[in-house]
Parts: sequence; structure tokens; C-alpha cells
Amino acid sequence: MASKSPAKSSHSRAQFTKWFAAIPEIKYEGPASDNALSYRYYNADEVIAGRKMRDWLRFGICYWHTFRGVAQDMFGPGTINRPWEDGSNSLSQALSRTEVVFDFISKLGLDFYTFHDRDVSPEGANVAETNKNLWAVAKRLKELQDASGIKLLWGTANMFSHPRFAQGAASSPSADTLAYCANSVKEMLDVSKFLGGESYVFWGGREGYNSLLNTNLKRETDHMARFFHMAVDYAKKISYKAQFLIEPKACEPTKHQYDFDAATSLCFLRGAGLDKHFKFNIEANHATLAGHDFVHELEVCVSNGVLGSVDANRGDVMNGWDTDQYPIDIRESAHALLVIMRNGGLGAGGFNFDAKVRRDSHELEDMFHGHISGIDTLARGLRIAAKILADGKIDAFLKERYSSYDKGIGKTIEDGKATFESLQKYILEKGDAAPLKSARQEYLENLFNSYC
Ligand code: XLS
Ligand code: NI
Ligand code: NI
Repeated sequence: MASKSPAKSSHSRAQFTKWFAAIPEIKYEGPASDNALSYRYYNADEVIAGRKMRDWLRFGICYWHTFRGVAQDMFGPGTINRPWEDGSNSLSQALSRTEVVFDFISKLGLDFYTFHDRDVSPEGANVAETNKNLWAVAKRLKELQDASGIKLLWGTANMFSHPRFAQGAASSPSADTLAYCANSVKEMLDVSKFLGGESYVFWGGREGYNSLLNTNLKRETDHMARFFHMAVDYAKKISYKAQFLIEPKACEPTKHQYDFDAATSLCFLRGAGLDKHFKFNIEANHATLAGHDFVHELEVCVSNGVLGSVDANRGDVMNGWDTDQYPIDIRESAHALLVIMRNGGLGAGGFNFDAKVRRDSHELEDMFHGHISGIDTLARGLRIAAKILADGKIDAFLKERYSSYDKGIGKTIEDGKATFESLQKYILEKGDAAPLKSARQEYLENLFNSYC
């Protein structure tokens, strides 16, 4: 869906429940503020480089970590007991929880949220009942969206938690599982259309393998391609124009995930004739699992015209897994925003906080500190990137570095007019290639830091 229309400039900041009464509305107070429950850099309606901060950043709150996570780990149970939870996974609990979610987003003054089908509604006794539960909650979500002005950034289907997905979803060796997934995505496309979701995400949580001894890689990836074609066809049939996004991840939970990174996934999409229908949702912590940095993944997408959205988080440099912490690295954030601003923004995407508080940060207030920290890190990154672009030194350096392709022999190469013979003639006449100029990495790193 083309997202040219800016988000509402201010919300009523409706409060439907009492749970956050003790927390003030989070507002911009500037860098000098010593109020930890304020923004020091995110000033939603301030215009930076021709666009409001809220429209560059399009922050989204994720339902799963923020409202369904209890902070359990493999060594112990959850430490989080939210006061609005009755301990059940019932439909009535699912319905009452929706109001808390919208209260939280309103308190933060943000515009978007994201969810999986199973975050918002429980499975029923059979597929029909499961679908009915989903629609009961979707109707409530629509009412809350209308009352608050908060919108759906993207929806997705959880096809990785339940044991039926243990051997894959669309890549499962069981055709029944694939059929089950077809129902899930069909319903979620209908629900997302109903809620006006601007993008739609596919994260292949169990799409991959643990051993090649029991895996037919070709059939599994062919089935995934068939599945994506069916999703494209169905969205077209219901006239749902959301931007489809693949969210690459190298490993975890499977040893090897098929959507390993942006380049691998793009190759898959092109081979399957799907590349016109998909862009990418790049998660910072998934990039590092693939042995890339976050900015590498963004740059690969931008240079191929397929950057769709961002799952904002970070890993821990000393740990090798998806720790899903809130972003705090200002230099990384500035570099990411530089790439995104050169791309003209994220279109129908945004920055979704796929991040969670630590197991020992179990109090209500911690939910706010985590998000405020991430929001201010990205807002600060936006301000720095705008300075870098306005100053123009880095872009000028880049332009000059490739200038041998702007004229003469270089231009014949870019224009497709050069041949091996013409290039040989040129270099024979010249005798040797011209000496290289320094790539000036240290100068550029120091220059970059001077904006931070
Ligand atoms: C897990 C993924 C997941 C997706 C949505 O690592 O990040 O949370 O964003 O299914
Ligand atoms: Ni994610
Ligand atoms: Ni993740």
C-alpha cells in the first residue's frame, strides 16, 4: 500500500484502562532533560530533512515481546507477571489485553503496532474455532485503532511455535502442515486488510533444516515458493495491496534457515519469479547472526530497491544468538539512518521494536525505559544522518571515488559500450592503470564520529 499520507500528527492519547496511570505521557523534553520518562531526541512533529520525525521513523510496538513475553529462559520460568493478566490463554483475556496494548502505545505517543495471529488470539479446539477467535479480537482491534488513531504497520502468522510446525511450515515434509499454514496466512491477509496493515511479513521461523540427512532441500524450497505464489494470488484476489516482506534470519531456531540473509533470499525470490512482489524486513540482530552488520543488510536491500521495513533491536557482541535487546548504539543507528534517508525512507514500512526487556527487568516501568532508549537512539541517529547529508562531505567523497566511471573509458563500461577488445586497446596505449587514490577509511571514520 502506498503510504504517502502522513500519520496523524497528534493522538488523543486515549487511556482505556488504569494500568499505566502512574506513568506520565512520554513527551519530548530535549537533551538536557534529566527525566528518564521523557524523550531527549524524539520530537514526533519536528521536521528533519523535510519530513516529520514520526514519518521518517514510523515506530511500531510489537505485541509478542512486549505483551506476551514473560522472560522465561532455558534455566527458569518467566519473571514477568503483568497485573492485567489472569494467567489464562482465554479469548476473554485476549480481548481485555488489547486495551492495555493501545494504552501503552498511546502513552509513548507512537503510531503503529505489529502482531502475529497467535499473539492476539488463542487457538481453539479446531481450525474453525481458531479462525473465529482471531476475528473476534480483530474486530476489537479495529475499534481501538479507530478510537486512538494507532495503525497496523504489519501483521504476520505464527507458524513456528506449535508442535505441528516443528518440521517446518510451508517447507514441512507434511502436506497437511502446509495446508494448515495456507489457512493461517489466508485469515491473516483478510484480517490485515480489515485492519489496514500497510505491509505484511513472512518470517520463516521453522523454514530450514537441522540435518541434510533427512531433508530434501529442493522440494522444501519449491514448496515455499508455491506457498508464496498462493499468498500473492490471494492478496490480489481480495485487492489487498500491502507490501509483502520477507524477514531473513540465518539460523535459530533451525540450524540453517532458508531465508539466510537478504542476498540469499533475493536469489530465491528471483529464481521463483517472486521478486516483484516482495521486499525485505531487515532485523539488526538477524544481520549479525548471518555474520553481517545491520548496515550491510540495509545497503544490500537499498542497492536492489527492496528495503521494506526494519525490526529494530540489537544482539550482544559477546553472545551468538538473537538476544533481541533494544538498540543503543548511536553510531550504528546514524549509519543505518544515513542509508535509509538516501533511500528516501522506508515507504510502507517503519521501525518495529522486535526487542524485549531482560529477565531481571521485570517491572512495568522497564517496558517504558526499553522503548524510550530505543526510540531516542534511532531519533538521534536520524538527526546525525541529516547532518551528514546536509554537510555533504561523505557523499562528495563517494562521488569522487567512482568518478573514473563518469567520463571516458569508464563511461563506456557503464553504458554497456565497452568490450574486452576496446578495454585492451585502451590499457595497451596507456601502458598501465593510473595509480589509485587512498580510500581514506580512517579519515572517514573520524569525520563520521565528528557528527555524532
Ligand atoms: C524472530 C523474528 C520474529 C519476526 C516475526 O527472530 O524476529 O519475531 O519478526 O515473526
Ligand atoms: Ni523480527
Ligand atoms: Ni528476531
